[in-house]
Amino acid sequence: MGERTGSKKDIDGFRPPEDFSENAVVNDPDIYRRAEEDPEGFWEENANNIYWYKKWDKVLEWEPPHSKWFLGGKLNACYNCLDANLDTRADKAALIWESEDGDIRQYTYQELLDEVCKLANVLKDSGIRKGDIVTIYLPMIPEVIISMLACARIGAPHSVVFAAFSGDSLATRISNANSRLLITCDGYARRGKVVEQKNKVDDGISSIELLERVIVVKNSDNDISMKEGRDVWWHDVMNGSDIVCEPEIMDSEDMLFLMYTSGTTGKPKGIVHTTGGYMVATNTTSRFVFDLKEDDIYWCTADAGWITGHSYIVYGPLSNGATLLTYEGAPDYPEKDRYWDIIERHKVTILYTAPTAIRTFMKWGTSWLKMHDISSLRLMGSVGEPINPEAWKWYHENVGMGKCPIVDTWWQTETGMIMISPLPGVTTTKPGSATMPFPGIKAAVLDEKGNETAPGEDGFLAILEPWPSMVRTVFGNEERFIETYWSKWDNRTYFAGDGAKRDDDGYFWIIGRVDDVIKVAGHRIGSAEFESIMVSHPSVAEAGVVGKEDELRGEVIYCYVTLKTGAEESEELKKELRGYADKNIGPFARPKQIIFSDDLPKTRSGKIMRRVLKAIANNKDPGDVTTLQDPAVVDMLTERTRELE
Ligand code: 6R9
Repeated sequence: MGERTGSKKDIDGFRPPEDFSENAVVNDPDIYRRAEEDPEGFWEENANNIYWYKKWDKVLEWEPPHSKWFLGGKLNACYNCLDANLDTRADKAALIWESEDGDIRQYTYQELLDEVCKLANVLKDSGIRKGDIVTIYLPMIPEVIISMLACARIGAPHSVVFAAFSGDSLATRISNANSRLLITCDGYARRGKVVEQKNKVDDGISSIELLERVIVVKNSDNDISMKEGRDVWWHDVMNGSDIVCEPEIMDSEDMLFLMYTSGTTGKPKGIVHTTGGYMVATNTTSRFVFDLKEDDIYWCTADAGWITGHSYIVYGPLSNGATLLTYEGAPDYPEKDRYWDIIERHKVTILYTAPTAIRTFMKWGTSWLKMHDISSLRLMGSVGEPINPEAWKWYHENVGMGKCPIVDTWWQTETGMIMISPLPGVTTTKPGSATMPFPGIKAAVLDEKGNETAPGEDGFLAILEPWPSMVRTVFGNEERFIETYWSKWDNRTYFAGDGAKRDDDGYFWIIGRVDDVIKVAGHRIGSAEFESIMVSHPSVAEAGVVGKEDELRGEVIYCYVTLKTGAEESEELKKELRGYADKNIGPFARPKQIIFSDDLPKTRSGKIMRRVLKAIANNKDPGDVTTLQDPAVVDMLTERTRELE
């Protein structure tokens, strides 16, 4: 066990500072051994931190690849995030929120509960019942958290769609989920400009008859149109709504939410998370990994539109009674010191952000940091993509002043909880490594055949045993669930889609996606989904979309395009195609390069070989290309790609 805890003499890394360890929520390395010997017992013990109307009859039922956790248990996720805190924390700040313009709003646990109950009653009055899926399309304003919790309170699963997605992306998700109710806003500020959110909704859903009710938060001054009988203002319906709403008693395996994410093929898939296991998992990991204490000010910079916002802004931290800080705005507005300014003013103690942000701060330089006293920080986290050792060290030295432990946390929408991460009071960290699986998690690096790779050898990251917040299915598509995650080796070994290796100390090093998922600044984008949008443009015949490594953003999108007869290659068309991606997916997915080509590398059966395109984009050896329809394409594309640099 020494290798797990860093007590082995030859581990070269950063040990947890002694004073940190002394006071840490977890400081006994023995936790790993105990959890490994009896994982169900470990989760059961931690399940007692959650309030249950009725406790479970059985911890786990594992019928690979299906698991049920805390069978027979009854609980409510919203109750656990709010009501359960009232005894000791009614007047404690649950949420401190700051807008780009500098407005600050604060909610105590009692105040947040009142707002949530009011909205829950509004939803009920709109005909929403247990099991109805509500779509939420809001930026990081307090209403997004209120909406999620109101849904959870009445047992209506939520589907939060990242606010920067296009109206069309929203529409796809609404119809897949069969949502009758949408919560959105008029607009929101980004670097001083207004993003017209409600107009995006109207563009996207004009073809959707499904929506019966759209609740619109007034958050901006832009003009919008309200559809009679369907659209209502949030402040109107909330006005006079009752602040009492009894939570719905939910079964442990009832769906808590749907989260759409991109995969290797086709349209985004709705990842289904249920209630009991998810709450236990996010509650436990929040406390152990972020070392949450009563007086912490915890800031996770993620957006509620992604899984990190669900697990580590809303459900994990609130169910621990934490004080959240959230910021709705750009990190460089009005100046590049905005984050440090926020940390100083609000005395943030824990910061959880993404490598792409850290690399950007690095580029901007330490002078912005030096303008502020950020000594309140005591722990920092990283998530979303591999963090390069250089960025890790910069973060450690400059933001953490050499004294704050860093938790590099590997996990996914599908895992629901942090799976591989240091425990900050226990684990010796190595820059660039997510270190060790969380207690109770059994991970491995396997080769194609399912054998563990030797230290230092690349392989595929796999999870060998079930965990409480594992994806239960893909909404409406069980086949895809099995095929994507449970078909690489056998039907009981989870295939994560990431490449990884372990070192001599057993530490995990995540390399990145091995499938066709691209991570641009931490945002997850599917190649196939992107390509099908590009080919819907009237000038485009075929498209091949791949990720190219990028110093700042992790990856950027290179889009290889062949044009239809009659369409002319031009700079204007490139611009138009970039804008088309913007409009149809969202600005975060804007391709860095559009590369026109007469042909794409294809197999004899006509399938585009993204592997070859990816190698070309990244200036790597494309390997054996003799099986291509036309191997000469490779040279032509290589030349065109290199011309751009
Ligand atoms: C939480 C989240 C999941 C993919 C995952 C991997 C990458 C996330 C990482 C990391 C290396 C880390 N990823 N955290 N890679 N080190 N600490 O990001 O979920 O959006 O579903 O993406 O993100 O490639 O497979 P999601």
